Amino acid sequence: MKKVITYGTYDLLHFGHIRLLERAKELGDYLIVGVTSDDFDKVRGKINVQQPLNERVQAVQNTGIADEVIIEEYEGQKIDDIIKYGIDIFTVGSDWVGYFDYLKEYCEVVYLDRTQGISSSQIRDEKRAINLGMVGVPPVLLKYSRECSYVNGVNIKAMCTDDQENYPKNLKCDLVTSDYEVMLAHVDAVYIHSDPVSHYEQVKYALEQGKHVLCESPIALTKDQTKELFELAEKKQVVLMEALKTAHSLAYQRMVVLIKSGRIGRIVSVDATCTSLRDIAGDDTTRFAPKWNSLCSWGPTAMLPVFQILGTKYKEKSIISQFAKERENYDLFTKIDFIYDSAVASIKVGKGVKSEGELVISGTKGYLYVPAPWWKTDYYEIRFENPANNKRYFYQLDGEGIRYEFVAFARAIHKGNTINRISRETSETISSVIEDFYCHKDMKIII
Ligand code: C2G
Repeated sequence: MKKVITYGTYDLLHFGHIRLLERAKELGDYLIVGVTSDDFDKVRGKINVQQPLNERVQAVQNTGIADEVIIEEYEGQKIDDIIKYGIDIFTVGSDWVGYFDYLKEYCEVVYLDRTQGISSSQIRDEKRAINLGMVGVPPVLLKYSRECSYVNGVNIKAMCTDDQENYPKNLKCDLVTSDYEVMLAHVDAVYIHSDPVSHYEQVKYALEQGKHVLCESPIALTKDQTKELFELAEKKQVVLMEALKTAHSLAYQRMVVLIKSGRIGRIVSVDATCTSLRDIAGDDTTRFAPKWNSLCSWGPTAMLPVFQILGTKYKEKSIISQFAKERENYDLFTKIDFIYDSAVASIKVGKGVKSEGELVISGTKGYLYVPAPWWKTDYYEIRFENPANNKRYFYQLDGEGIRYEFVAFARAIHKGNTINRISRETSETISSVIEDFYCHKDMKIII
């Protein structure tokens, strides 16, 4: 019996896939199809896959062509499988010519002509494409539009910035304007990275126009405003998502569920530090200086693990800030301690202070350590009293996680689900802490 194996994602199964499977089957008597797992697809850069693994496996099985379906989960698995299953022929489409010649050491390698004119990416793009607008300063617009280019089905149609003279010449777009309402009229959805003080009005106006919104955190500077915006989004049946790229990083997501599984025991302390030294005085020289003080720039990121691991019902907090003399309400450094019934948390954020940007989560059995810059990490460790039990975890993270954020936004728009990686309660609590900061509530100021 001649055994054939082939592999693929098989997302949104189409006739190109089916033709490949049919011809693969004709090469032998028994066909095994390896369908790639969700994680493995992310590791190899396929971030736009629409269907979960079980749906893709089911679709391949439903063709009735494969004699067996297995899951491809890691780099190099093909060699293990060829040996394990006694494979005679490995085959794959001609878009992979040369990639798998190394398998010739183990079996015959056959590249079958790829079917022209159809692909999963094309199907994704053809699904009602999302016309996206962006609001922000030119460097942000450039960085985020580059990240967006990795996302199927999202077209950047319009940019809104006050700083048109510094708008990047190489950033082509149908419309570049300083008029937010004009920009909105040309899009279905908007990514807002304007000054935090403008978020509430801009988000509210966009939602009222029936636009989907991805807004850089904090969504608003008071809890009630954030609550009101989520209720408005629900009423208008549009998506409102908080843009906090860390929440969409696989390493961060796996870290949170590992903690919740009790792996390091009951959590007693969460300590998060985020700093990025900026020339505060220099910020004043341009009228477009984003008024992103330390707490607005880094507070939401630092608070994310606190509220996602310990919850939002802290008993009390204490805010300690040092302000820049030359700028009102601009904290150079802020430390916030949160006290819970049976745990504590501490965040340190600063644009006028440099520190070690690490995340340490302390438990009754061990602790979890994420090295700097923890908010865009692809790696973390769990450590125990006996170092022999320590464990390290690595996950692919491309582009600091921004592209995954846009994939999640597009998916939420297409599926109409508002299942957010960041709960409304977390968003509202982040805004409530920032509100207290501006009201100097629970706060001490150091000179
Ligand atoms: N295919 C094809 N014609 C198309 C589209 C895809 O012949 N129009 C083939 C691909 O060449 C591949 C299989 O169908 O052999 C599955 O395609 P994808 O689901 O896109 O998966 P891909 O990432 O190409 O998988 O490690 C090998 C890879 O997993 C191949």
